[in-house]
Formats: sequence, structure tokens, C-alpha cells
Amino acid sequence: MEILRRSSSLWVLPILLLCFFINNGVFVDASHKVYMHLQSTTSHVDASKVHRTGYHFQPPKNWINDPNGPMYYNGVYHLFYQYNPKGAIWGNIVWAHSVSKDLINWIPLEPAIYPSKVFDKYGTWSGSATILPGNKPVILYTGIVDANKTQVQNYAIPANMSDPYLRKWIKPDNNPLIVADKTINKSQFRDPTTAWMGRDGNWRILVGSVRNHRGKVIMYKSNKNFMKWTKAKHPLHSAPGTGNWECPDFFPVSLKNKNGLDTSYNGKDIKHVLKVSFDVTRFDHYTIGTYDTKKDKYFPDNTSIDGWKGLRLDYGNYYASKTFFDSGKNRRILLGWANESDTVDNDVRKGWAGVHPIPRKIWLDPSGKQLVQWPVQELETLRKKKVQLNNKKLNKGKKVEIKGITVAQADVEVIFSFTSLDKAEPFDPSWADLYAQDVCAIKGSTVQGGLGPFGLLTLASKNLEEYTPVFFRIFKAHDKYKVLMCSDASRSSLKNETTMYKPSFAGYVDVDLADKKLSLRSLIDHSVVESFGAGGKTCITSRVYPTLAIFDKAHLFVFNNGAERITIETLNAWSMANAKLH
Ligand SMILES: *[C@@H]1O[C@H](CO)[C@@H](O)[C@H](O)[C@H]1NC(C)=O
Ligand SMILES: *[C@@H]1O[C@H](CO)[C@@H](O)[C@H](O)[C@H]1NC(C)=O
Ligand SMILES: *[C@@H]1O[C@H](CO)[C@@H](O)[C@H](O)[C@H]1NC(C)=O
Ligand SMILES: *[C@@H]1O[C@H](CO)[C@@H](O)[C@H](O)[C@H]1NC(C)=O
Ligand SMILES: *[C@@H]1O[C@H](CO)[C@@H](O)[C@H](O)[C@H]1NC(C)=O
Ligand SMILES: *[C@H]1O[C@@H](CO)[C@H](O)[C@@H](O)[C@@H]1NC(C)=O
Repeated sequence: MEILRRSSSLWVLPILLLCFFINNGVFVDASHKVYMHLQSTTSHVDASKVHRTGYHFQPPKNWINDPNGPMYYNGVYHLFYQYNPKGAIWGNIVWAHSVSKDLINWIPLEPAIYPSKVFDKYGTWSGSATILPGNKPVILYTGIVDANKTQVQNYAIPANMSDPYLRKWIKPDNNPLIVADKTINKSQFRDPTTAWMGRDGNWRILVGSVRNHRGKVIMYKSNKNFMKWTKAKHPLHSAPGTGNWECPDFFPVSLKNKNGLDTSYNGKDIKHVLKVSFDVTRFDHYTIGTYDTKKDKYFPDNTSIDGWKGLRLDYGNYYASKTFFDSGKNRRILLGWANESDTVDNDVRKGWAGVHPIPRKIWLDPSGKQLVQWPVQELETLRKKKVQLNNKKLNKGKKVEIKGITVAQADVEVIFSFTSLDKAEPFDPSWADLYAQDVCAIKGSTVQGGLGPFGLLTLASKNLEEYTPVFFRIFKAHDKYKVLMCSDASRSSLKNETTMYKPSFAGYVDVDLADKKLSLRSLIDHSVVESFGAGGKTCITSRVYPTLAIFDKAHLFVFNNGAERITIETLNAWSMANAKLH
């Protein structure tokens, strides 16, 4: 994917490209700033490293964005990612490469793919890996061939199959494999998916694109040799008014259990998932649906909204995600990118930008209506000192502090319960048109409620000058209860009140409240708060930059600002060790 539009002029700083966009009568403008002068700025890594993470994936310095070509191959996990070797903002992008045995601790290697040939001289952008029969990995990626950002799809193969880490990759001279035909906008044609094989024995991939604001995934097919690709008659899917689609991901999920399925699997008792990254809104959306192999078309279920109001993998800073099938543990793993919410100048000053959220296992909820995500179990090997709380009652306006662990670098799991739903506030019908995030901005953690708000105050300073609350609030709509989950950065930092991005991220949690319980897990890591509501039905990642609530000056509280008394049934919280990353 593309993050900041480049310009051929060296002196543009910054240019604002305003792209006006109409959706359901709403005007939205997407502005993309270009900072050519900063793209090669030498990094000065902030000595204090206040906001660097301890166990989230990030290289020692510089800019990162999309995870690319993740795969499990001969017992090793491979992660490639978009990386600027020369600075802390987008530019000079290569495929950096790390390998791991557990998805948490990583060994950095030399970049695997970088601009060097006529078919990628101006850029090596995102793509995916496919393991071909005979256990042969192949990478498909987007190459940029000229200053007009003309995009083509290329492939690369390992130079030495005996190297357990597959350090070197070759880009054969029969590239590019796919170029845009006249009907396709050549500068909006990128991010090939992992290939899947149809019943006819032909391979298929998707490439993200757009035409007249209609986002689409163009399908290409190749015979077994993977080298001869032709465009299918129709896109696999498209949706009006959604803008450009980046980083598509298309995969089957089981209706029977939480196991993952190989991308080519197409047996009984499955659904398909189409995930795309909306370039305009910068969120990762998905639908659940049916893949009609005869028509080679995908049809979202009528329970999945096919547009900006639809389901998101994560309601926070989470973009350009990609899954892969982990044949070692029979699961599907989701990787993503969480960008900074700080100013570009601060990114340059601190010398790095971007982290990857913890890899998540992903599967279909038994309802068949949504996906569920949970941090990979391997993360738990980093859990150190533990504190626990049981059966603690919290009346309105009360909070309890969790002490005895490193709360700025922690993993917290809590189960809340309550005895009645009677005090749930009415859901204002006019909010039905709003995004959950807008409702959270109106009904923040300090706005007293009926049933909720209750939850965690993470990365809090002693006197609450700074804090990032992650909480639930339960409303009664005319026919059902609506559970709002918020991760609210609006009071997360005293720094640069006006220029920092401090959204009140939120999503609804489609959960049955019959047992009058709600669970929450938050992975807190200095500038990351990554939260999972109701066992991973709703996920929200926030990036925050506290100035007081840092290291051992950070505090963690459980709070209740609702009239209904809440019980903390159990709370387990662990200090987290650093992951080995370098
Ligand atoms: C880029 O596009 C412009 C305008 O269409 C054209 O004049 C120019 O030749 C193109 N440059 C390249 C390298 O394709
Ligand atoms: C291929 O990798 C193996 C294992 O690392 C190594 O012994 C061998 O020298 C490599 N071959 C080449 C041509 O680099
Ligand atoms: C192609 O996409 C670019 C944005 O990358 C846009 O500026 C241009 O107008 C598009 N071209 C056409 C023919 O739609
Ligand atoms: C949605 O689709 C199901 C079948 O998949 C059907 O039974 C149901 O009536 C549909 N609902 C609506 C509102 O169209
Ligand atoms: C906040 O931003 C302003 C303007 O960009 C800058 O002058 C100031 O130094 C910043 N303050 C902090 C604490 O970073
Ligand atoms: C992350 O940064 C914030 C603040 O600059 C932007 O508003 C987001 O659009 C951006 N997200 C992505 C995916 O680029």
C-alpha cells in the first residue's frame, strides 16, 4: 500500500492533495501530506525511548508500515514488512525481513526485496506469499516502474532453498507478471493477495483497485505454472462509494471450529471472508460471505454491511493487515500495522514510526456473523510477575488501583459482572447514524451513566492528568441492549493538545448479556494499548504518548462511573518481559 503520496518535485513541503469523496451524501476529504525533504532524514533515536514498545514488533529505528508476505515455512515464521531504511517517515520502501519460531521473538535479517530492476525501480510495495505444491514459496509484490507511480505485479523466489531463513530472494527477468490493462488506473493497482487454487486447478489472486469511487478487487488467474496470469471477466467483488481498496485478503473460515484453513480450501461448512483496507478512511473492513466458485464471485451475507459502516477488524489504529494459514498449529494468523498518532516532526525526532500489533489468531464466531481475534498464545511466555483480584465490588464513582506489576508494560485480563440490566441508559435513536467512535466522544469515561462506563484506566498519571480509558457502556435500544466499547485517547497525553491525533476509538460488541458478564483484555506497552472485548469480538488499538504516565510513574486502575454496582469477578495482570527483537 501507499502511505504518503510522493511528488516528483523535491521542493514540495507539504503538498495537500484533497480528494473529495461522496458517500451517502456525506462529504469526506482525504488529505495526504508529502514530506519529500524528510524522507531521508538521518534518525536520532531518542535516548530516553519513552514511547518505544517492549514486546510489540518494531525495528531499532525508522519507519515501518504494512506486514508483507507472512508465512510459516519449514518450521519458521517469516515476516516481511514495508520499511524505510533511511528515515522515520514513509519513503525509500523496501521489504525488510525477520524470522521467528514463535511470532513474538524475532531475528532481523537483511532486506529481502528492494528496488533494483526496471520492473520495481521506483518502489517495492506490499504483497503476499504463497507456498506452491512441492513446498516452494513464492512472493507476489507490487513494483513501481516510473515516476508516475505506475504499478505492476511482480514475483520473487528464494535464491537458496537450503537456507533455513530464506535470506536472499531473486526477482526473475520475466517480471512483471501482471500489468494493468486500459480499463485499470495504473496508479491504483496494488497489493496482490496470497493465491488460492480453484477446482479447475488454476491459481487465482486479487489486486486492489478503484474505479469511479467504486472500490474493487480485480481477479487474475494463472495455470499451474503460476507464470501466466490473465484478468478474470469480473472483479471478485466491488462496492460503490468506498474509494480505493488496498491490501485485500480473501480466505475461508470454518463454521465448525476455531481452526484455520488453507487459503485454497473450499470444502463444506465454511464461509469466506473478504477484508480490504479502505484507503480513504484508513480502516480495515471485512464482510463474511459466500464464494461462488462457478461464477468466481464473492457475495457478502446480508448480515454484513458492505461499506464504511461495516465491520472492522480493529476499531483503532490498525491498517493494511494480512492473514496467513499457520500449518504448524492449524490456525489462521492476522498481522497488522499500527501507525503513530504523533506529529511527523515528533516521529522524526524520536527516530522511528510504526509498530505491529501482537499477531492474532482469527476465526469465525459461532454466530457466523463476525470474526473473533485473540493474541497468539505464545505471547503468554512473556508474562512475568502476576497480580490477581477476585470478587471486588465497585460502586458508582469508585476506582481501584492495580499495583505490584510494571503497568506500563503489562497484560491485563478482567471479567466484570453486574446483577441487573435495569439501569442501562436509553440509546438515543439519532446515534444510530453515527459511528461508535462519535458516541464514545459524546459519552466518555467521565460522563456518568447507568450500566457503565466501567473498565480500565491505562497509562494513567497519579492524579489523572493523563489516562487512556478502555471501557464498556451498555445502552438499551428499543429491542435490544447495545454494548459500546471505547478506547479513548482524548486525555492520553498533555503533549501538543492541538496537533496530536487523540481519537475516541470505539466499536459495538455483539454479545449476549444473559450471563451479565463482560470480559476485557488489554495489552499495554508504553505507547500502545491493544484491547479485546468479550473474548476478542471487538478489538481496538490505540497509540498514545503520555508524558507523566511513563515507566514506573504509570498507574493502572479499574473504574466504574455507572449507577449500577459492578463486580470485578477476576482480574489477572502480568508484568510483561521484553520480546527479543534485535
Ligand atoms: C507521466 O505522466 C505524464 C502525464 O500523463 C506524461 O506526460 C509522462 O510522460 C509520464 N511519465 C512517465 C515516465 O511515464
Ligand atoms: C545455501 O544455504 C546453505 C544453508 O545455509 C549453505 O550451506 C549454502 O552455502 C548456501 N548456498 C549458497 C550458494 O549460498
Ligand atoms: C488514477 O488515480 C489517481 C490517484 O492515484 C488519480 O489522480 C487519477 O485521476 C486516476 N485516473 C483516472 C483516469 O481515474
Ligand atoms: C438473509 O439471508 C438469509 C439466508 O441466507 C435469509 O433467510 C434471510 O431472509 C435474509 N434476510 C434478509 C433481511 O434479506
Ligand atoms: C507542541 O507543538 C508545538 C507546535 O508544533 C511546539 O512548539 C511545542 O514544542 C510542542 N510541545 C511539546 C511539549 O512537544
Ligand atoms: C495514522 O495516523 C493518523 C494521524 O496522523 C491518521 O489520521 C491516520 O489516517 C493514520 N492511519 C493510517 C492507516 O495511515
